[in-house]
Amino acid sequence: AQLIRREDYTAPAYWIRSVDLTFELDPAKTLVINRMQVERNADQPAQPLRLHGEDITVTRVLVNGDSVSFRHEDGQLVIDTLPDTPFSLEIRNICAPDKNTKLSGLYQSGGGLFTQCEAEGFRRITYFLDRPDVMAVYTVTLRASKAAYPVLLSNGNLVEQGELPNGKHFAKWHDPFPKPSYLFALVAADLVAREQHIRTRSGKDHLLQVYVRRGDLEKTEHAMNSLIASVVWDEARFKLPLDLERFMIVAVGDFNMGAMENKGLNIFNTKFVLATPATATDVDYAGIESVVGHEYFHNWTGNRITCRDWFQLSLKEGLTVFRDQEFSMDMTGSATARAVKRIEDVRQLRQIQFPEDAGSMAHPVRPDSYVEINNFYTATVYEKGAEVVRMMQTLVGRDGFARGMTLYFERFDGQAVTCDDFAQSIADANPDSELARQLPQFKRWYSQAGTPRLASRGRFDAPTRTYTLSLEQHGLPSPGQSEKEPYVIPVAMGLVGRDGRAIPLQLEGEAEASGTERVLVLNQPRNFYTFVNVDVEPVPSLLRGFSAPVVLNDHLADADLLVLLQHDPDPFNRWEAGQRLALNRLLAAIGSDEPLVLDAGFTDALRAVLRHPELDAAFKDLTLTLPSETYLAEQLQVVDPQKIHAARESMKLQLAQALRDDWAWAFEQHQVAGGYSPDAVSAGKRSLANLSLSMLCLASAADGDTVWPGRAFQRFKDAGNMTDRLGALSALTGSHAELAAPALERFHALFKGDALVIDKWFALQATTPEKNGLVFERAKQLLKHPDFSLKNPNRARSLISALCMNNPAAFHRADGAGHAFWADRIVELDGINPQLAARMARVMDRWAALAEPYRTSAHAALQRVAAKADLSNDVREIIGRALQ
Ligand code: DPP
Ligand code: ZN
Repeated sequence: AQLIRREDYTAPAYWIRSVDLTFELDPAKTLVINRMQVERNADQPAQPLRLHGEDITVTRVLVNGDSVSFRHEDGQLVIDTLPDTPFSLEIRNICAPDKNTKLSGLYQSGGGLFTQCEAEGFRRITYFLDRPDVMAVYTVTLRASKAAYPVLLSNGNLVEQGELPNGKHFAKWHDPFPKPSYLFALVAADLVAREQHIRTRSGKDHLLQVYVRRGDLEKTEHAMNSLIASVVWDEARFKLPLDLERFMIVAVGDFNMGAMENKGLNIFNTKFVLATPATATDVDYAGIESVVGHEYFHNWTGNRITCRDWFQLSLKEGLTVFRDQEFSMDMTGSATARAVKRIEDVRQLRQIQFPEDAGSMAHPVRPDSYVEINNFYTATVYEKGAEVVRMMQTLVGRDGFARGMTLYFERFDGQAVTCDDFAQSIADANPDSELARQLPQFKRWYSQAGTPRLASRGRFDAPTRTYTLSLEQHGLPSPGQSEKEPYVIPVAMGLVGRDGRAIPLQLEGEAEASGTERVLVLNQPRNFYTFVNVDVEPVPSLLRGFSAPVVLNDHLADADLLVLLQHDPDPFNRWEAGQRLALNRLLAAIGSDEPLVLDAGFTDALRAVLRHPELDAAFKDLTLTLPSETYLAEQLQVVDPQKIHAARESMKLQLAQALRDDWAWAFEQHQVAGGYSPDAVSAGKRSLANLSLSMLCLASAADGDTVWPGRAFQRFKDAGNMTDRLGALSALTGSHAELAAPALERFHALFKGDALVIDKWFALQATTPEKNGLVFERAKQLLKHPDFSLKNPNRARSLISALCMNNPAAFHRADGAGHAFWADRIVELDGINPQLAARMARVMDRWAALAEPYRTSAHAALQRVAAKADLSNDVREIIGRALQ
């Protein structure tokens, strides 16, 4: 396995200008005829042509129609002697989709044939310069049995189709836009499509299609609506129109990722397409909207302008995540719902990206090296990358950012470029902005790994009526980067009076106050900001809306946090204050041997939120949900998962009991009448009702009362939608109620055969809060369940990732059995699907921070995996970094 470095980038020695591909599709033996127009890159020294290829068999190679000699070297096909002038190169090769369990390249799923080429799957289909800076125009002819594969799709426009002898048929597709090979796709399967014709602002007509298996058509309405909304939004917000006559989405049951943005032919994990109220939750509906948006938005940010090399992955992913986040916010339709979405996104960032930034796999948003690029489709590249784009928008303003995007497309449409090119465009379109003034320093967000620490202290001086805020930043060492240079950190802030008043902000030297909120831009290790005309000591509300991806220590006391929880006009910081109050208590309990006893100040404040006459249900739900065990672990130098679990469970139970009447009130108050709609307001009510029901069942379990479990069971049986049904079921499992077992059984019987729902059934059991080791035992049993399979990624994740990643207390056991279970699964899965195995291996990123005895057993488990002789590069890289 070779380490690939960003600084070693060189342009390709050859360009491939066009490709004509013909596929004789057959699951056991597919023949690929690949005709390319190739020319030397005159800027590079003359050298052999080296084509990538993997797990394929070449049968012939022709240059300008004549056979040539070639050789294999380092897994590449090398042709030494080639003309100086442009030439045609024809390669014939064979691949075996039915043996392809890696789900990269051309593979079989549910009787159909599908492709996944990002990042380097195209080389598993045919020989090619499989790198994103080689962009070609594709013409694709698919030939296959008409009975087995009635639908034949590829990128672009359908130009011809017809019958062939022997029960076969063909379809010919042409994509006019030059594209890198990772955006190639084909589908041959027995599918049906929901269709919609739309006319966009520019007056052009387009055909939108969502392809699914027979029987799933009724589950595609939400995906289609999301696609239409995405088209409309991108045109309205960024003036980016749909550039193809036809835009297709195809759902497939076996898929490593969420979805893939192949030009004009997006291929999706069924999880992000199929939904009916009876089978999908509010979270699923929101996920579909955001992923459909994400892939659609890639058409411009990713496809029209793509990445020069894979180190630039965040160029398209960070930007596109930012765009899908904005899309989802704009779709909610209210300011609070926007804030709720922001809170959810930040929660996700802290839950996944912050630990990544603090663990063995820490890497910059633009990584410097990799062994296996698939290992770098990470929360850092995606979610932190999106935060970097968001900070740019904060620094240049919303309109300025839109101007920057326009300039970016003017400069680079049709090209493969870098993160620097993007940042430069945004800055150049806003020459008077802080971003333009501090661009080189700002770009440290791309080059430095780790989550910066931001500390603040405020000092009020009554005689001079001034309030001085000091902001201080420092970066922590990460693998390969011991020292960090200061960042440019936009700190959105306000000052809140103890009576709740938003204080007008006037910095020393300013003629008058302007507004009650502003963005301070910290670019030194430490800056001081003195506010004048401040009458009373305020509470600083910093990093509003989470204006930078940092860990903030604002040294606020409980009394200050209570002020913010009650009054902060910024909903994000209001939520954050509540979380901090909980966090402080949890951390104190974890650090001591005293049992946690909740104080009335805290429970009263949470009660006030729950009973608040104006706050949104969704906001209440988020505020009353305790920080997760993973987030708690992040706050600690030495992590004892059992102590964390015990403290959090104890707090949850006390909160359940202390607010029992309030939960009952909230449950009754937040019933949603009428038909199901996934809108933010209804979803918020359902989530608060479900949280309330869980709390009521917990409180009941503690004192042997059976009324609420009985009601939960009834609700589970009668529920009119999956959100309520799963909510009731999880109230039962989460409180270890006796009725949980019969409910689970019933749920399985009800949804037998619906793969996505059965995934939920596995995941719910694997994520049940651990009690006496029973959850882990159950998970082990489920491995043997006839519905379980490691071959289907969704199913594998529903049990293995759910347990190992999302249930720390069931996974980190004193007897080490959880870690041994993990090692066995990784080894087993690596033989089937290395990409998936490597992802699951990431659970151990933070093993070195574990307390004993967990640390020792984690180490042993890692060593066991490392000792396996024929480990994939994917898993070896992850394990190797963990053990470094
Ligand atoms: N399919 C992945 C995504 O859209 C990789 N491009 O983010
Ligand atoms: Zn993406």
